[in-house]
Amino acid sequence: MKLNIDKKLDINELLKDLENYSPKRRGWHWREGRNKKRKVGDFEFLETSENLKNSVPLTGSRGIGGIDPQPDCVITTEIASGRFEDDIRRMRMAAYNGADHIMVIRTAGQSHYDSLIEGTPQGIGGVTITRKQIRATRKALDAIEEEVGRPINFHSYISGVAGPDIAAMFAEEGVNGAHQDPQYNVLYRNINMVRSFVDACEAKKIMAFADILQIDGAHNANATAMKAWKVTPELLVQHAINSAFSRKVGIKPQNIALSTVPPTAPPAPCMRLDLPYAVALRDLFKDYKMRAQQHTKYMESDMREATVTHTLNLVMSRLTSADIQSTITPDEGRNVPWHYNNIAAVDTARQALNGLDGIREMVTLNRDGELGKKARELKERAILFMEEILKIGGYFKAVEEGFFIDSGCYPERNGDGIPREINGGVGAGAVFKRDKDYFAPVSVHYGKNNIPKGFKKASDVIGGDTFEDRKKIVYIDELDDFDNVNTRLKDVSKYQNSSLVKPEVEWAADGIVTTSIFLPLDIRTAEFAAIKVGEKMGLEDVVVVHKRSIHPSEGTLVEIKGKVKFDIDINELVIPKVIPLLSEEEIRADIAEKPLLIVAGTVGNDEHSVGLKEILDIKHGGIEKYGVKYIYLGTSVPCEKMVDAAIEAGAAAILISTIITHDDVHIKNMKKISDLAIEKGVRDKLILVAGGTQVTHEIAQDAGMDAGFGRGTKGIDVASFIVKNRRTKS
Ligand code: Z98
Repeated sequence: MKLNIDKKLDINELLKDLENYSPKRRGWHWREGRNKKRKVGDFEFLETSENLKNSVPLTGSRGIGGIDPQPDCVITTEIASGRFEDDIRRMRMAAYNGADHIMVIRTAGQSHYDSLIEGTPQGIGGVTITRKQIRATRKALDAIEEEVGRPINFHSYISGVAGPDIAAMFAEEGVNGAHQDPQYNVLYRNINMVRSFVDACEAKKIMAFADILQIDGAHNANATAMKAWKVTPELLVQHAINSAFSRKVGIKPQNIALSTVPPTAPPAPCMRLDLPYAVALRDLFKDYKMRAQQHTKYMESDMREATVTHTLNLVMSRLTSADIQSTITPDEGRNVPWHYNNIAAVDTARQALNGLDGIREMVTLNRDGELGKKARELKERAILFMEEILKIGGYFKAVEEGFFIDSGCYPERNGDGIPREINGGVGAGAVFKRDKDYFAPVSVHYGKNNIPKGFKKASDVIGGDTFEDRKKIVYIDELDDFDNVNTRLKDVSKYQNSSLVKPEVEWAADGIVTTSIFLPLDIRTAEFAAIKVGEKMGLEDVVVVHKRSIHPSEGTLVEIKGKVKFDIDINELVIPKVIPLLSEEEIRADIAEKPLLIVAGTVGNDEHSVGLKEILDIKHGGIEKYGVKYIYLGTSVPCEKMVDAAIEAGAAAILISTIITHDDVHIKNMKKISDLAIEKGVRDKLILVAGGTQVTHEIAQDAGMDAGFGRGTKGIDVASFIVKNRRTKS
């Protein structure tokens, strides 16, 4: 499958022949070309990787040559709409905006499933992880990575009692990264601890074989703990247990990533608390990779607040060289997967990482003071914690005693941890000692396996297993006649390859829009008033997704989401032609070679000069910036005076601004200027340009001007037009 940048990803084409698809490659991919200086545009960067072939640069790059430098660390986005067919389109957008680690969130608590499931049922708060869904997604990512020119890591979770089965399926289908940590099963999913650790041996062995990057689950302790900053010694212990275990099973250190989450957020003095933790972590786990993620607990539904915390986290990531920067969005707080907020979070990451490029060349961490002391103290507490685990009889015993997720900062203990029994939980008693002659005909397996005589490998007995012979993989398409991708696509077929379009956020054609509403009310009243406003606006299913009291009685900001009932036909749109612009350099060079003088003013009885001045003045990128000289005649200038002044000064152009429109006075004045120029025999020499909120190019031309500029016009639009038009005259 090959993608075309100008065409939407065709899900029907993607699903074609899926039963025969093999992933292009296996294993995790770090960005290429790191650890060297790189010139991107006018700047030298110290911490970048190779540029992308196709991308959407940050908006701010407009003023710096449209560059899109790619930071050296992998950037993650979590995609979780519940329908993989919609997620795939989101992934393409995310990749264009710099994400190369796509984490697919599973439907709520897939750890609770006892086995692999098949087909593509719709998930709630994430997609169901099935072979078909994984294969289709990998196939799409294989094409998307060609398009952007950088391998994309595809990631999900290996947990629950079906963990080893999922690991095998991931290895077969080219999944590149996964969360795998038996402590997660034990503490949060109440899966029997013995079963979890035995299963993890098998799962980790398969991950090692498939070169899958492993991320642990310590961040969950951080998110679950009542006071996350108190459990930092425990987090270090959890990281240590999982990484040592993985090493023993055979995962390479470079494929072990620790899930690090700063334990606090503003208004706490977060840097002083979080930085020592980050430093202690890197000291203890030098050989491993760090996956930095924002703390979800402090993420309410406020985009701005989340972005500031994220940015502070990014400062820490740069200071301590995170290898993977995860991005999550306030959607976690809003409980709605707005894909454009994913992009906003990815943008925050690349923007801050670019901005902080090379900061460690100029700023060093001062380990002599508080930072060094605190980092050391945390490490000591963690080591004492581990010693106590050994003393009482090991990990399982420690879990039984409720050592984990206790709200005390070790060695303090508050007795509110999560205790689990060694014989309790899901899957208890389901672990059996292998028989003496135990034999499993598979190529990747943990522990004892009696390979029959005459065979080199266990899987040779069956002529190769699914890791060696893909034909042996049993591919089941859909099991549910109603809840599957085909029926879902049929429901929205009206909008596929047609000129009809509906706004969308979660799913194709879901009709969802958001609106920000300020109400001069207290928060409780405002919430219900906002819903009413949404309904009166014609929205259906109106829900408040964010509310913030600005003052207890003076006012509240509310954001609502709701559905529009209509669609629109893009064939009925009247879209003015885009006038291509000359580059800034070209405009400057042209004017440097041949000076350009214009006269400008607001005409008739119009006193609105602000817009015109913004177009003239250098401050906000007015035409002065390009070397244009102007004579500003002031406000309410008679049309005769405009034309006479232009003739007298030998100006190349007249720039009028006209805001007032009653009785079409703006059109009348444009006509008058044009007629006067003709009358005085200078029309062919003079370029006539009009601007104003109600002016369009068409209106201006009909009124005899050469060009008209409306709302949103920038100096470059006007300068480019005048320079181009002047060329046609000489
Ligand atoms: C993240 N935003 O880490 P079920 N295993 C581990 C996990 O951390 C998680 C699961 C399994 C977070 C996402 N983490 C939260 C170690 C989830 C998920 O099916 O929900 O139990 O598995 O990026």
